[in-house]
Amino acid sequence: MSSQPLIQARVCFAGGQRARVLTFDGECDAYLSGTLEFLAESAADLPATGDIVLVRPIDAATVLIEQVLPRRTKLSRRAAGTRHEEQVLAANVDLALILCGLDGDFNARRIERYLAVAHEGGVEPVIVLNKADCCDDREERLAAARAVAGDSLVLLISALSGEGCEALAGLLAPGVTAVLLGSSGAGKSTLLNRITGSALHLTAAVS
Ligand SMILES: Nc1nc2c(ncn2[C@@H]2O[C@H](COP(=O)(O)OP(=O)(O)OP(=O)(O)O)[C@@H](O)[C@H]2O)c(=O)[nH]1
Ligand SMILES: [Mg+2]
Repeated sequence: MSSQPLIQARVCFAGGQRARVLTFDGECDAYLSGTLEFLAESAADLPATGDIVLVRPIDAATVLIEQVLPRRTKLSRRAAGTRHEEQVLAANVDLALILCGLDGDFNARRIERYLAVAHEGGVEPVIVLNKADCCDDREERLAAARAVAGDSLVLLISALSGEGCEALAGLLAPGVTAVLLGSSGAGKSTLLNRITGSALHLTAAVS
């Protein structure tokens, strides 16, 4: 087995000892090698969604992850508990789409927190204000979002009607990895359904 050469793959799901990875031949199940687990100094050293990894094929449908290649960018948070370990939510992300509803979901402080997470990990943030179709004071909320946005792009869309979605889809060029960030009800699934079929490389939808 160990004579099998290592090949490069991308992690599309990571959950404890198990993962799913994409190789040039398609998607398959993956397990962590003993060496990888032994050498990991913390959970942040283990594969996360979006990681580029070196894997060793075990059979046609299974590989062992031997190595996690250095991350270009990442989205992390402090894990709950006393040790405050870093939890990597997604790795090698190009765009963090910070989705915020213009309804009762709107919260400029929350947008600021997501911006901080993106900047800390070297990810370009884009603020996406959703539900433009059902908001009476959209100009006021747009101004509030722009006030915290800094240099980041702010888009106004309706995932339901499609308004503004072409501009957003235009950011998702082939090879771009984007992550949707936003609270429950912000419209992540609705937006994803609308833009499915464009050049989106989804890594994770994170509440
Ligand atoms: N009016 C309006 N409603 C929207 C829009 N986008 C989403 N919604 C509605 O908002 C509700 C929540 O949308 P979801 O797409 O399920 O939200 P989500 O972010 O995926 O939520 P979780 O999966 O719980 O994290 C649904 O009832 C959608 O139909 C929009 O642009 N306009
Ligand atoms: Mg959803």
